[in-house]
Amino acid sequence: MKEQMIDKAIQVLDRNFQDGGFTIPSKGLYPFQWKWDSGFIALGFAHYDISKAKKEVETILDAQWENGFIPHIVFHNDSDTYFPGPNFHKSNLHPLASKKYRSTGMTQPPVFGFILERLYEIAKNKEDMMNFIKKQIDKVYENHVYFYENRDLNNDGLVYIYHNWESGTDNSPLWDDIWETMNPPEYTFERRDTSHVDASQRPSKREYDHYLHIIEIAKEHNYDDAKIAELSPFLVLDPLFNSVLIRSNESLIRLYESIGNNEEKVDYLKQNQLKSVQSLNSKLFHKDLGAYVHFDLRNNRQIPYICSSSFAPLYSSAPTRLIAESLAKTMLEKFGDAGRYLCASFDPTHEKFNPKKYWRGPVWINMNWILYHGLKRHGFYDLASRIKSDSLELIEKNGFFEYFDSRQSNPDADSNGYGGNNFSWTAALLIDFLKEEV
Ligand code: 2M8
Repeated sequence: MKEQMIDKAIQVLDRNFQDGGFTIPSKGLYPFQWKWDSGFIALGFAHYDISKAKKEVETILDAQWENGFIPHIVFHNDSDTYFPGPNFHKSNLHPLASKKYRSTGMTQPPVFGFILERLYEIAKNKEDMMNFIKKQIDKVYENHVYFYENRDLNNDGLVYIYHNWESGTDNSPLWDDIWETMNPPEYTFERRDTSHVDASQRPSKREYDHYLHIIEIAKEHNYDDAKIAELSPFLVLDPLFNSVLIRSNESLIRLYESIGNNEEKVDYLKQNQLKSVQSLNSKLFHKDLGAYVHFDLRNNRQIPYICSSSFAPLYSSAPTRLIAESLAKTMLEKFGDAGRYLCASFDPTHEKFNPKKYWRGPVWINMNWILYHGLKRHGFYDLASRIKSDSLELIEKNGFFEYFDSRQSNPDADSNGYGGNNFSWTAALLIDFLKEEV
């Protein structure tokens, strides 16, 4: 069974791999290269085709801007199956944008520090992989410098995101509170996502108006970071984004230390790391909820909802023993009752939970991978192995979907698989889960 699943996953990845040396997340629905997808995808390739793994990372890092920024979508090719595309985003408005690639002017969680380290663990030829890492690591470092120098508004080590698409958890109910503070125009545009996926599983038209409006404001100011920080109606400290940054810092520090002769970079990372960890715990941990929460900088308030991102800091060194215990308890009590697969993307006990809709409730395999490694790191082995076996069962029973219904007996549909099918990170991370002993 295990070998069969791996074979199927390899087929998914190989079919989604493109001539340009990058992998699309899902045919039709997502026809370009996405930043955090490509990191997870590289891990899958690394187990059976190391050259594709390296290519994937090399290609996305090649799209880095001169200021260290790495965009969330790189438009290598033209496609009319996705909206909004390159002509909407217009990354060339920014003076330091890549001259080689068209992209968006927003980013996604900075996964590449820990991806490089995991690639090293997986690679059979360590010397070859270390040579690859030596060529790429400064780009990842520059990306972290970009975040600390441009997005750490209060100089406390926490970096902001200015768009829900930067969070990766695109239409989480979290953002509803921010949409209430905005009143964007009713834009006219042609959605493409709903021609690939049932509209009930995707964001609404009005939600898209908000998404587009934030980009219009950023474009008016040529994607200037300082202007965005001043004017964007969406300015949020996200525990997922920041803990991924912290976890990637850890990897960069270890890799630079083993490469040697990079003391200045290591010092820079360590100094910022200290601040990031302290502030994550003091500003984003919500004691009463027993979870990390998001902070809305624009409206100066916490967003007091629990979602899968609330547990992501477990993947980093940040949580103290007490915090880690409290996170595991909250996950088990609110997300882990019998009859439910772990881990729903939004609090299943909350009225805004929607088991079928995109980031408003379904289980996502990339989040489960982060949570699995996080729970293990902090010694919660039972919960960790439950997350892993739930992930494998969901994929085995339903296929390589983008997201899954967390209800074990699902009254609404024959299958628990929703969104895009033959989805790349689902396939890639299944391989990494099954080959974990590496
Ligand atoms: C989803 O986001 C894109 C926009 O970035 C979309 O809905 O059009 C999210 O799940 C995001 O986290 C993911 O990286 C992307 C591609 O898989 O799809």
